[in-house]
Amino acid sequence: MALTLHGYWRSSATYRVRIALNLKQLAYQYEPVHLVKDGGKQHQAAYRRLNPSALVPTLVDDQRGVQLNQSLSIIEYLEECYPDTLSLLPTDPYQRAQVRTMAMDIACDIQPLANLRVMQYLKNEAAVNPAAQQAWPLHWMHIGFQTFEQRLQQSAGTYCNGDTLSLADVCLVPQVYNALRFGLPLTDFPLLHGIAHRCNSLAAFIAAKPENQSDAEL
Ligand SMILES: N[C@@H](CCC(=O)N[C@@H](CS)C(=O)NCC(=O)O)C(=O)O
Repeated sequence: MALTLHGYWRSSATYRVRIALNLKQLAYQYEPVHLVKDGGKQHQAAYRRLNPSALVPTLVDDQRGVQLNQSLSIIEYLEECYPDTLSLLPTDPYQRAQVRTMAMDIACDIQPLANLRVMQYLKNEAAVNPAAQQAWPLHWMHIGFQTFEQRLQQSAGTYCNGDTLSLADVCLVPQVYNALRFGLPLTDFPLLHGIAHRCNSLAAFIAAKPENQSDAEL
């Protein structure tokens, strides 16, 4: 198989790439990288050769002989290399920028703040108390979702950007999964919650769900 995705079932960045691959109907092999076992396989030399940041995901494309990191770059690579598949970016430059803005709201301004290594640092190095550790991800997700919900008031239809699926939906769904996992109430965010719900009824999103992965631990 030409495409191999190295990732972790509960990693939201990996989840984004799984959704994109499924929406584009691109077959791929999945190689689990356990983020917790033995101190985290992402830190081992074998994986760091694929991704020096010791983060998942990594996409390896054997056909072109390349390996790629950063979920958004990976998805843009798929957009460009497989132009005959479902496109996740609108053609209009303004719409395109708006979709990327929403994707980055999540991938740059929300998800990194509650990443495993950040949570580990708060606990082990900064010795932040347990209540503050628990409050931290909820605080940043709440602020980020407020921004996102406001953007949706201008742009939403069935999905984040009107009635067409886009990179914004691909990023939103895993973040909503994380929010529910951490226990963030979504009552203040009816638009984003509704969109995630609609996306989650689609086959590509269902197949990408963490619990449907070969490395899921339920
Ligand atoms: N900006 C990166 C983020 C990657 C990332 O944060 N991955 C997380 C899982 S979602 C990870 O590997 N965490 C491992 C760790 O923190 O040690 C992307 O979009 O690919």
